[in-house]
Amino acid sequence: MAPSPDAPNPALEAQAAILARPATDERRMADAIRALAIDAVEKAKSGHPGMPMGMADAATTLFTKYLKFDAADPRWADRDRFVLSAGHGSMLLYALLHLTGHAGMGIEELQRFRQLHSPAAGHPEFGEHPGIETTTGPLGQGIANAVGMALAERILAARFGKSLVDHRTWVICGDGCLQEGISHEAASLAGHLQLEKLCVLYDDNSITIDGDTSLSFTDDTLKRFAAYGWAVRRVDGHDAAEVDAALAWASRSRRPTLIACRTIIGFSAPTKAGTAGSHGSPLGEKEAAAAKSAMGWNHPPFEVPDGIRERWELAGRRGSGTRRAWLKRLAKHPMQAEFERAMAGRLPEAWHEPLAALRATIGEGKPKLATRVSSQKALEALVPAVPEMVGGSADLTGSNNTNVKGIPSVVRGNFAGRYIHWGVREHGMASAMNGMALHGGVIPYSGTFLVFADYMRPAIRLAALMRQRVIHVLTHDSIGLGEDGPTHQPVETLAGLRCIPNLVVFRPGDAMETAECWELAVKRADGPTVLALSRQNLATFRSDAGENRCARGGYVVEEASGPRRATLIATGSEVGLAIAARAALEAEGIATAVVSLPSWELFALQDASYRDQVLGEALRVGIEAAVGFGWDRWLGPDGLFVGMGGFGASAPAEDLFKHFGITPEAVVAAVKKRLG
Ligand SMILES: Cc1ncc(C[n+]2csc(CCOP(=O)(O)OP(=O)(O)O)c2C)c(N)n1
Ligand SMILES: [Mg+2]
Repeated sequence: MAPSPDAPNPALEAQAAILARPATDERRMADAIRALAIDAVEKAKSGHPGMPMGMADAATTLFTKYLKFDAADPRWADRDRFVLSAGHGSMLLYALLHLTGHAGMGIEELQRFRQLHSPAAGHPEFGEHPGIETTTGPLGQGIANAVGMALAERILAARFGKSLVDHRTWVICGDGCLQEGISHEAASLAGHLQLEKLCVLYDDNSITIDGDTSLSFTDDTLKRFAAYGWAVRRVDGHDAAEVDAALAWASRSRRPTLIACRTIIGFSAPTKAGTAGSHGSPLGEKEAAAAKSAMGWNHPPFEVPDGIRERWELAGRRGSGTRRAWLKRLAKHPMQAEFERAMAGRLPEAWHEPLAALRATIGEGKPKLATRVSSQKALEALVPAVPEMVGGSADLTGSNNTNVKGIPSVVRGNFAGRYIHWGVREHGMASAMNGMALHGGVIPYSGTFLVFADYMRPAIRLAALMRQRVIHVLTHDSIGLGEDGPTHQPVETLAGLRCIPNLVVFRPGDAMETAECWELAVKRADGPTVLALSRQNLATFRSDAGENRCARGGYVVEEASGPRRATLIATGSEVGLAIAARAALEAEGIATAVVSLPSWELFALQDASYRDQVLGEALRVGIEAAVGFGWDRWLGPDGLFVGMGGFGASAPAEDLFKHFGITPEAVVAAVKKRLG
């Protein structure tokens, strides 16, 4: 039973006992975090003071004794990564960056917490400050990002050696992150791979927004993580010595570690501590003042006394010698240039040459292949040439065609491979891939069925928001997959992906376009890419291998024989269908052009005159084996759409295209009817 709101608050007694302990330097340093969190939230009139106040003590021990970093260079490649998965507690991170002396997080920035253009945004946002490792807020994502970061660290350590790559990944998460399903996927994988340099500090405060966790959460979290293969411990999160001992223990562990820190949310607040009341709103003037006086903090708002500030700044410089020693090692390292290239996200000099050769071969041979198979051929050209590419699939390797012969898998204890068996964990996979990309030095690509993009959507959205280069190979992209039926046939998925800002969706129509789209995906350094690929074979319609025509997002595949009367605009498997329909229309004297539109996003970036010239003035007919949602953007109010009106069905693909009226004959009939 949850305690009634009027019940006495047992946390207050525990809090009084903790406050009665002699105030150490560490306590004072943690009090500075608490005071800043209180002040910033008060000033912004919104925000989450409770979590920073509760976790300030544990975070102080982590930042002053364990986290390897140097505030002078927050992007130092071999720094430990710190992920605040409980992103609502953003003031904890901002206070830490501020106190440790990071440039760009001055007191003015904290005073502008949650205001337009402040790096101290409501939730931590990657790119707003170099010390923010990832964007968090959607609970659970941070843990999975961290699993990806820890995995990238292992992969790069295997490639470049321990002298260049040897760092840990630390996470602070709360009850919410652990309730989220994604934490189960990510933790299970981390346990399986024994990512021993990953440590999660769990803010075990028994409170979420609705109140006590007993309302909805009775897992034995320690047992749960132990069952995943993690090493687990419980500590008093307000006892620096206990936290210190646990962090030392975690640093020695051969397994990923979870440290459950028993804390009091809103620690020091006289009435709201230990309650959801301190979770997500300002304490209020009176309670804020009383909280400070309970801590013995007698300083004006946003003021940190010199002695405490000095201690914190010293902690910010703690790693400087380690960093300088590392820089010396790097300067002498035989792989220095390669390491710097990979970490900067620059592709190898001749990376596209094998792909250019493949395109020439495709132009000559015009093979009839499923685009998922063409994708495999592109990967065979790319993966050996781009050593930072790390592939994987959520248990569909044979269907997604994502692996390349001779590329070994990443396995527990040996991270020299470049292919990850993610298991059936799409959400965890996509989020961990974000962490890998954020870590740097690797370009992750995945595989699953297109219809399961929805299982990854929150992570794809964040990759787009954070502008990260992650590539998703999503096969079985329509009713063309056939017999597996409507559960597996995406109809609304393309529309759903196309509306995510800064995501590029490609749906190539043949082997040539697939190679071109792969080239564009790998080159795209500032955002994620989806490749929607067919299960069924498709004829190659392109023989020109020179210019990458997909780069403009859309282009004329076949021009009309005379002044256009109709323009058939198709993507993916329907381009071939449009070409067949054009032949029939032309035979009947109706001058018709075919346009391939592999990427709406890239096409939208072209100037209007190019787009107008491609789409033409004649009747526009959109053809795509998906719902028509969004197509009016290209077709205008007078266009026709040939596609799906609802869910698919289970049958051989050919029968389905006939059944749903997506055939050359149907296109011809629709055009003739409209033209009269
Ligand atoms: C995916 C997701 N769902 C819901 C929310 C809204 N939300 C923010 S914090 C929170 C409660 C989190 O509880 P906990 O992690 O225990 O944080 P605490 O209250 O202890 O600070 C919720 C539901 C969110 N940010 N992300
Ligand atoms: Mg909580």
